[in-house]
Amino acid sequence: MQQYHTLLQHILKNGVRKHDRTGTGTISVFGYQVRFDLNDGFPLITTKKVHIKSIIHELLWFLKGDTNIQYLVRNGVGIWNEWPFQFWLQNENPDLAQTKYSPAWKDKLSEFVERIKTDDDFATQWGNLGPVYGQQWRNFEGVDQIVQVVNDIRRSPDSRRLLVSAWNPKEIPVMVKSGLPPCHALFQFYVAEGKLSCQLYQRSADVFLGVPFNIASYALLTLMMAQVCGLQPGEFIHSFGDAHLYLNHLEQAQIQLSRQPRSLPQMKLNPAVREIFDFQYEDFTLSDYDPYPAIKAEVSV
Ligand code: DHF
Ligand code: TMP
Repeated sequence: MQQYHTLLQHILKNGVRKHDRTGTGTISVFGYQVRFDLNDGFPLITTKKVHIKSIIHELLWFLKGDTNIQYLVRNGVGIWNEWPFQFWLQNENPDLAQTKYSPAWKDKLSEFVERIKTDDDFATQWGNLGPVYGQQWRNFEGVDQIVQVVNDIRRSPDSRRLLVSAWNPKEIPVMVKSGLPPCHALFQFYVAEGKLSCQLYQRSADVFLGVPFNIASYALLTLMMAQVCGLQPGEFIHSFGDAHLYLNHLEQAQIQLSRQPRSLPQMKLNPAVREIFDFQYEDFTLSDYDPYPAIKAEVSV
């Protein structure tokens, strides 16, 4: 994972100060690319502990076409809670919504999450992120892009049209209202010499918090797609638009850079699974993951 450290160093050295939507402020570069050969091990960051369970559940949730956080919450995954919570709070208690991360705000967040978990009507009304990833992957104006791309890879592996887009311009305004427009916006598969590779275009990247998740998520998707298409895994190529470090993550990035990357873990998939939608949480086994301790950082909402 030297490549990830090189990206952190590149931003620290060359990043320019930019204001951003969340008000936190960033240092940012535009345009960068990293490549991971999936045969070298599973690209999960070792210089801080990354919660693989959240990554697997989030990916299964996308593949189900689900956009309601209730599935995530019921599986103990909290990474999408803040966005529907802020949306609800702006209706419920706009003053409290202004006090992000205060103790009262955090208490209210716990209450909100508990209600999402246990109250189906409440979850239906307030747990939805809008027509985000799951919706666009499985039903982009009526097109199931995942079914289509699996069929295309199987039938025409040489095709140069193996793309999935989460970026649906018509629905961006709705996503802005209820959550976030897709950060990992577009991906393409490529088959050569019996190996499946994937390239992602990420328009906006929170390099300290989001990117370790995004790398592992697309690496995992590539392994799953390769298996159900009868191919070997090739490379995951990660192309970035605005790659940034939030100003409240700079110390954390320095701590991480002081650590020496360790050897990569292995990810095993249950070989009996032959269809992309049949994967379940129990079908994934991560081994030999020996990370340094987690590093806490605040997510900018
Ligand atoms: N907004 C911003 N500003 N940055 C993001 O990375 C981001 N990611 C989103 C939604 N909005 C975002 C979805 N993915 C965390 C990781 C990924 C993620 C959202 C949040 C996160 O907070 N990670 C912590 C805790 C992990 C856990 O609880 O499982 C971490 O230390 O990695
Ligand atoms: P933006 O919509 O203003 O670009 O804000 C989105 C922020 O979330 C930005 O910091 C990038 C970050 N992000 C990731 O890095 N990875 C993700 O998977 C998601 C959903 C968001």
